[in-house]
Amino acid sequence: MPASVEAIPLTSAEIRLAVQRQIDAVPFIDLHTHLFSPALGKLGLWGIDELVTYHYLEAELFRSCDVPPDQYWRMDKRQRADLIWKTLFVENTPVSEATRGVVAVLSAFGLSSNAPDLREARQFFEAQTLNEHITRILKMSGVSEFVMTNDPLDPEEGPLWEAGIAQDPRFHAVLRLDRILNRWSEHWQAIAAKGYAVEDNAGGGTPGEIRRFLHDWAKRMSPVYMAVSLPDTFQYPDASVRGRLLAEAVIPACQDLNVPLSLMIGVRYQVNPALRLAGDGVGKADLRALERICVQFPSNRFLVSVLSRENQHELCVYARKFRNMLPFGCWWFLNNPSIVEEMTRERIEMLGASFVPQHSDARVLEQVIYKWKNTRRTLAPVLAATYQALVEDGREVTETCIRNDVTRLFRTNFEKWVGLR
Ligand code: RAT
Ligand code: ZN
Repeated sequence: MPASVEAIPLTSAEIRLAVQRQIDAVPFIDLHTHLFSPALGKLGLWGIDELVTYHYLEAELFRSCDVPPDQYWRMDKRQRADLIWKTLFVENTPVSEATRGVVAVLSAFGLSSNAPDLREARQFFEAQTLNEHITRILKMSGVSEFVMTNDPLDPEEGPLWEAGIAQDPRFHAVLRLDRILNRWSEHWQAIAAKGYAVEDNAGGGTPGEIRRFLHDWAKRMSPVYMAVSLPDTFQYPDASVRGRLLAEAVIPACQDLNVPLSLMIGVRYQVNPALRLAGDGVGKADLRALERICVQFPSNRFLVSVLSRENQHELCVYARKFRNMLPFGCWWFLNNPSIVEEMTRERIEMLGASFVPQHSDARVLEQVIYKWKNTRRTLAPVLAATYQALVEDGREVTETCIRNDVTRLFRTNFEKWVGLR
């Protein structure tokens, strides 16, 4: 479309189409996923058996069949996928968000989700070559790059980075800190074994040594940010190992390295351990902890996502107070159209375009197809309604302003925050 046409004020009726065009055209940055570049080998999950055994679907399986979790975990991956397929897709209609996602992925590749088994889908995915498949998936999902989650203390992942990973422009690294900040007692010895003088109670010179560890790993990974998920009971300041390492090691290291810290708050870890990865829940957090962090570290930048629906309004209010905080995404249990719509409306009303509406949190490559399709479908009417109200109130709106806002929301807010490009 010529620039002159894009500068013409739109009528209320034209706005809907213009928003749809721009939301389809702007390539998004997926700022938090659990996907991995091909250089990280089998850590990167893809294909039908991984899609069907996604932990969101495992949680749903146990509500609709009588196989107990311990029996399920004794099955191999294919058997688990077959059971989930039979239970959630053949014996039941896949109406939940996560099951409908599998349907959308299959149909994006011309595969039927009415099939009685996974034979045809398995044949299709087995015929794909990963590297080209990734490029195709990026295109299909309208995403220019994925941001990974990289844990230096993961026994499978850490050694790969230590041996050296080839840069892949389609993937950015993130230094994930959960093992250090949430499970110190299980992991401090692994850090000590790498030559850092850390102690079991994180006393003595431990914070300085963790700071050195983070510098070394930042050099290795070039992370766009560091990240940690935190429980609903998270407090700050706090004399615990987590509180001390946050204040004396992690946040100072982020400042030295000029990288933001992502705080994902509100998980109730393992409320049902029998479900393994699907066993975590949610709780309302005390966001005064976040307030204190933003006040104490004004020159650090924080990306923040909170898991509880009840915390969303407070988060918007805090974002109005603290320019060092960037709210992002509708995380995990919030990534459902009804809640995404509600949260995004509120964020636009309170923050304009100064936030990042969504990330995929994909664990399996092809999930980005449905997750980003759903985001676009849910958010196009929200944005259109916003511009229509603006026109009704007397402001001219052009396709150029819509494009600028969509680009800001889904690309440049993040690029600026992390200093990309
Ligand atoms: O959404 C998820 O897959 C969760 O299990 C978590 O991975 C969460 O997103 C996280 O990053 O901790
Ligand atoms: Zn995640």
